[in-house]
Amino acid sequence: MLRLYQFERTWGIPNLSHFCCKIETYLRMAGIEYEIKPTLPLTAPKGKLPYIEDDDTKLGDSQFIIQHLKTNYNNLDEGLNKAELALSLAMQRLLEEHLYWVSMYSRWLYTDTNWQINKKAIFGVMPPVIRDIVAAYFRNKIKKQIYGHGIGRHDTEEIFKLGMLDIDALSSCLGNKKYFLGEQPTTLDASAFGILISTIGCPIESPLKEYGLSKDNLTNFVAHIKTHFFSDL
Ligand SMILES: N[C@@H](CCC(=O)N[C@@H](CS)C(=O)NCC(=O)O)C(=O)O
Repeated sequence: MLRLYQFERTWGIPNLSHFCCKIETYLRMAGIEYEIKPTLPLTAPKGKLPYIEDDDTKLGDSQFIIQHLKTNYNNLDEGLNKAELALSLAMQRLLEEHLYWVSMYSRWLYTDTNWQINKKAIFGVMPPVIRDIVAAYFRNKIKKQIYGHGIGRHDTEEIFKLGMLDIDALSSCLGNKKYFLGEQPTTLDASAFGILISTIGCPIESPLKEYGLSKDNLTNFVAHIKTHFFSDL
């Protein structure tokens, strides 16, 4: 059976990692059987989670994993036309290459309270002394990534303002539809759920979370997917 390597479950959500949550959501939406192997990214093929093992295949990065799932199991995007596929890709880039970094800033750098909550959730399984060293190492690494991305060069107010523009775009794109591209779930919904639940559905407080929670269609979307596909949580 396909094995999904991801962080330990916490916070009452599928996963604290946006991308692990995206993959588990795709698996459930597509009705693919899998087993979970909780782990940390230290031994991941590309140094990041999630990754999967499926027979002899070991794959990192959610984009390549979904390609594999589409080819070998079930393609949730089969019914989309070219324009819908283009919109799907563009919105996934907004979610995963921009809004994701605002969310990362909230968790790792915005307030000490958020950092302590994040630290406990990710590194809490480690013995105390090692935990502090490893957590400090990763915090410094993620800080460099946020700066390298570019968003970390702005001040706090600017960072959240940019994130709120993403929330506006997502809310307008979803409108009053059940899923982003209609009545059936697609890859875009798995991606959107992964990033949105980490933004509005976890105990990391920020102006971005407040703003996201003010959009009824986005909160209903997240609640619907959680209830419909993760009723066991
Ligand atoms: N592009 C990758 C991103 C995966 C990613 O950033 N994973 C994070 C957790 S949300 C990670 O493992 N980070 C560890 C690190 O950067 O050292 C994907 O789509 O899977």
